[in-house]
Amino acid sequence: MGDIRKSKLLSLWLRHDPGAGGLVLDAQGWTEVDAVLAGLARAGVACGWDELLRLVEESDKQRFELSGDAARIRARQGHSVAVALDWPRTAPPALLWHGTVARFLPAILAEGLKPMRRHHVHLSGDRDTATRVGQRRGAPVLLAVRAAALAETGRDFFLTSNGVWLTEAVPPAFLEPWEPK
Ligand code: HQG
Repeated sequence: MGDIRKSKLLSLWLRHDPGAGGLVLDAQGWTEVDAVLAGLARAGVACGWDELLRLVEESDKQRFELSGDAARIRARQGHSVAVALDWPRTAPPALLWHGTVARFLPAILAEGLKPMRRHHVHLSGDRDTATRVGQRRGAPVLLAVRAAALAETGRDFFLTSNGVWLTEAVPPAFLEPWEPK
């Protein structure tokens, strides 16, 4: 199994379906590295400690995080299972960016950005990152999010250690489709 498939399997277990890997996540999403290695072995995936460490370090978006003693692992964000992530509440810049595709625009402009199956709406600090996020689904379309103004209404923003901005929802009034000039 290649790195990408291994990383997807880890994402599935650590964000959405820990039971599938025989894992139990604690309230903050952590589980024992040894349990993950045992789960991989049970699934017939050849992956030892060194390789898991390499996957965590080389993950293009730094999806996974090891505890200080490297005994535990978690996904940094993107969960659908109940976890209480402890990212610091952070004042956002004036603008953040969301990358999506044209077919979602009518719904987004009518009802705003919703977390869908995740816990939060994911926003990016720069347009390049948002473009890559949108590209996962087709020709990317960017929305500018008036984040500072939304924060002033009392909405919380959280910044993960890999630079993803999380918030509960973005009402349409704070969204603007962005056209390259
Ligand atoms: C759309 C990846 C209809 C939203 C990426 C998106 C990111 C709506 C999709 C991270 C809507 C949800 C997150 C509404 C939002 N009506 N569609 N009201 N509100 N949408 O994957 O932001 O590889 O849950 O535009 O790089 O695409 O997982 O969110 O298209 O960082 O590490 O519904 O996931 O990282 O899709 O991506 P997602 P996202 P990982």
